[in-house]
Amino acid sequence: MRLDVVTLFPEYLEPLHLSLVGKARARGQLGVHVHDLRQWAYDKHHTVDDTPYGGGPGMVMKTEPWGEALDEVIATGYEHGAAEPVLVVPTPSGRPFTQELAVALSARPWLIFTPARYEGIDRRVTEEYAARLPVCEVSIGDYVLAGGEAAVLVITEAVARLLPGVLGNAESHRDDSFAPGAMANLLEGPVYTKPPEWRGRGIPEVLLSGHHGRIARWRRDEALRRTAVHRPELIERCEATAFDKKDRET
Ligand code: 6GU
Repeated sequence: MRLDVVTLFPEYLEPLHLSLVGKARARGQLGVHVHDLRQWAYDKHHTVDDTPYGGGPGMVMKTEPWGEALDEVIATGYEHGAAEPVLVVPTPSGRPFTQELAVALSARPWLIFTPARYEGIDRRVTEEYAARLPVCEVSIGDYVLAGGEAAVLVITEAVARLLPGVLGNAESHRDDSFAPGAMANLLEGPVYTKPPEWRGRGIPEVLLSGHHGRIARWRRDEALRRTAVHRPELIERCEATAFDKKDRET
């Protein structure tokens, strides 16, 4: 998978060299290319923003630097043999970023991210590229960040860990909160490891029972309990398979 990020703050993307994403890079599974948008601002002051038409507070990112940057980044990727990219535009007005979207993006060969500062990018830029490429405007939650760079880190980490071989154990995603299947729309319950007693606190006896059916049953009960407390609206969306007769009795 190829990732390109065009940003005013390339140093903000340094974590892409670390940990999981960094390891996928080192193994050649992921090519990451971070570009400074100011490279494509040709006036004396390398201007990338201007006042909004119609008035109002803040500044809007200008069309021309983004257009020049994206044309070059797209051309370079194609020259290196990449298949069609998805343009991922982080914005608080985008569609919610979900595990389902992470799975869909992880199947693509090439993602280009355009994190913005200020009040966002002139609308014509998204329109221009949407006429040529799949464009995905994405929000990582209902709060406002100062810029899209942190969202790029969030999205790339969620996507990279789904690439084949990036997590040591392919089964590690199976029980993820939000993973499709029996745990769809359920939050994961608590987990424990050795020692069996710590500061007078033991662990749930069922986990020592060796009884796989009872353990699975307990894990799902705990997931349902946790979901009901933290995300009651998710219970509504649980697949029928996530419930059984016993769930409805209690
Ligand atoms: Cl993607 N960008 C910004 N600036 N704020 C956000 C966001 C993105 N997602 C949630 N809040």
